[in-house]
Amino acid sequence: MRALVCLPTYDERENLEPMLRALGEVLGPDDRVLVIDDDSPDGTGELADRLADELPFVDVLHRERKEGLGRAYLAGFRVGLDSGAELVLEMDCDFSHDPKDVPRLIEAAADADLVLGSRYVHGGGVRDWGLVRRLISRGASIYTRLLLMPVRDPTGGFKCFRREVLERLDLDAITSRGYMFQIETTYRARRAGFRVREIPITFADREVGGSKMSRGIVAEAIWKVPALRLAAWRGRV
Ligand SMILES: Nc1nc2c(ncn2[C@@H]2O[C@H](COP(=O)(O)OP(=O)(O)OP(=O)(O)O)[C@@H](O)[C@H]2O)c(=O)[nH]1
Ligand SMILES: [Mg+2]
Repeated sequence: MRALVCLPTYDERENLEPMLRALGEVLGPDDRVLVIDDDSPDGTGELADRLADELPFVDVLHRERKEGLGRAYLAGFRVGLDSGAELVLEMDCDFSHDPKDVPRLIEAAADADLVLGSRYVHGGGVRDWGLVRRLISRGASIYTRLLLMPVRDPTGGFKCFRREVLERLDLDAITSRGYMFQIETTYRARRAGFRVREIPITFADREVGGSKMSRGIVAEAIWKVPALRLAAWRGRV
């Protein structure tokens, strides 16, 4: 397998089918998609099974309960490593990330170990977000840049890892669940000496379904960014 696209879902019934069909249009013959569903109350998991029967490039990982994006991705990363994928991608299922950008992320991994789809490099941007969401996202980027690393869009969740990165990272040590999961994985990759490259993407607000953003997710990032810095000073990261 060349690339495994990990697609976490929680109540994405309206988005899942159009997303899988759109991915089918852009993926190559050696690429697969893994839907990681946390027992969505709206039946996304059953829909995923039906679509997996029809679409040969789709697999489904059912998890028993909602434990946040971080846990879901870690489960997907392990599947990617076990099944021999060269590249493992992260992507939202709400069309904030444009499936047409997937081939660009994959191409960029030819000369990088971790590719980030970035809203805050030249050519990137955000569509349809109100002032509050823009401020939170920009604030998180500035905060992370001051305390941790010179990455312009550290909280983005459209990423492509070379398998060597996931093999090297201590996945069991990663406990972050929300935006912090994105910051932490990129930070650990940089600390391990891997080449991180940002390529521009345009991020669009979801049109259907509800956001899972919460205060807890923001709070986790506020305290864990300095905690990660301290852990690094102590040589634990
Ligand atoms: N499996 C799983 N998927 C999740 C969980 N939380 C969110 N997701 C999925 O992760 C992706 C991103 O979640 P969103 O709700 O869009 O969160 P967000 O992108 O941070 O917030 P918005 O920008 O407001 O949409 C979507 O595909 C969600 O369905 C979770 O606990 N488990
Ligand atoms: Mg979203």
